[in-house]
Amino acid sequence: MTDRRGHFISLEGGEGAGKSTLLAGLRAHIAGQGIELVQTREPGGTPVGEAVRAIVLDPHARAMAAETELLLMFASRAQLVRETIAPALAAGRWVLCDRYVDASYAYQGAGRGQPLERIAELERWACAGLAPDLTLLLDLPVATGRARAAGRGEADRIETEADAFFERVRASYRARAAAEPRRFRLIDAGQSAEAVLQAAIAALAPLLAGHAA
Ligand code: Z5A
Repeated sequence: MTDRRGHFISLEGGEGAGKSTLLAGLRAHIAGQGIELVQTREPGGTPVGEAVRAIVLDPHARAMAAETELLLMFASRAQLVRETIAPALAAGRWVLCDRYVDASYAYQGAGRGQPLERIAELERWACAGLAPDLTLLLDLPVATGRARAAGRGEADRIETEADAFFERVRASYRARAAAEPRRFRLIDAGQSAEAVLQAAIAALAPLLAGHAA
């Protein structure tokens, strides 16, 4: 899957970090530059993926094994890559994705303790070499994110995990950002929503400059 004329941007962060809030502003900014954009999410984004999402986040599916959870995340991803992301990039559209493969390293790897080499093997298979050009990591203390997300109705199956789980997730995301500084931009998600949007727009500037050239 090397035919790629658009740009691929992923958003990552813990629960309540503000990804959905940022996506709305970012989408408007990118579209305002005359760029055709596809916004999608993981798990989900396709009919198959949304069906998988309902299973994997079902708060009543308490018995789900960590291996099953990992495979379901990648099943959704394999479909999204082939049905949505790769065709959009090949057509010159930009793709804005709410979470991608970094989430599996953070949640299923650091959070659940699944071996990282197994996740890497699944990535090679399911993602077919398709990695984001830019990943915006919204970083926020776990307690702040959980407080923001509280009161939204029934928590999904993963949201019911203990704080220690989410501390491992956050540490994993931060370590991945430090290890890949060219791809990641770490944004302090404790700022106002407007400040977060401006930081994200600044991070996009090199891609937008390339588009204008
Ligand atoms: N998951 C996984 O385990 N493995 C994988 O490979 C993948 C996913 C792909 C679903 O993700 C779950 O799937 C997720 C990881 C797992 N589980 N957890 N936890 P999701 O992205 O659909 O759900 P989420 O992470 O729970 O997102 P969220 O809680 O909806 O948060 P958000 O989109 O980042 O936040 P928000 O809705 O924009 O904001 C939350 C609240 O804060 C809201 O009231 C806003 O008005 C407010 N907000 C937003 N920004 C600000 C600022 N800057 N200041 C103050 N208040 C703010």
